[in-house]
Amino acid sequence: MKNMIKNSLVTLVMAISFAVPVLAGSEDVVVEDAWSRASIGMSRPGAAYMTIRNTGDEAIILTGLRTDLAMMPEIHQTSTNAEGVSSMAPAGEIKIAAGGEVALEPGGLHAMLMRLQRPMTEGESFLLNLVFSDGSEVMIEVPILGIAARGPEG
Ligand SMILES: [Cu+2]
Repeated sequence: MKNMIKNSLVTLVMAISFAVPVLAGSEDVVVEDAWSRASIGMSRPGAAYMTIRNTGDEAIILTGLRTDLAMMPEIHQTSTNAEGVSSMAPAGEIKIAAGGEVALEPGGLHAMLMRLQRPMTEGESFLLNLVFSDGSEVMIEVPILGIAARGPEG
């Protein structure tokens, strides 16, 4: 009986987070449209993008990332100055308000995957853990699209 309840809960969670099934972690976090680009070898960092929604009634704070694909995964913010030159820097902690969402997308916030441990190959995917300030983690699977992909549809 206990097992049946657990199974239906799993089904429910999967049905709610339609785009990117959360494999483990906080029930208040929904991740949608996760994607990344294939890399040329391992000498340059990779990047991953997604939308993170907080369906809970309390703010949550994203403090970091963890993945075995990269030794130094970090959340970065790209900004463009008045001369049109863009640069990026660590974004620090990302607060997501109750009922709010934050978009990681090209030209803005992104998950920078520094010190790749293997090449990112189109058609494959990797596991990425989002780490929150309460110590909880949400594990998602990020598909690797083509090297010229500009969005989750490729
Ligand atoms: Cu970056």
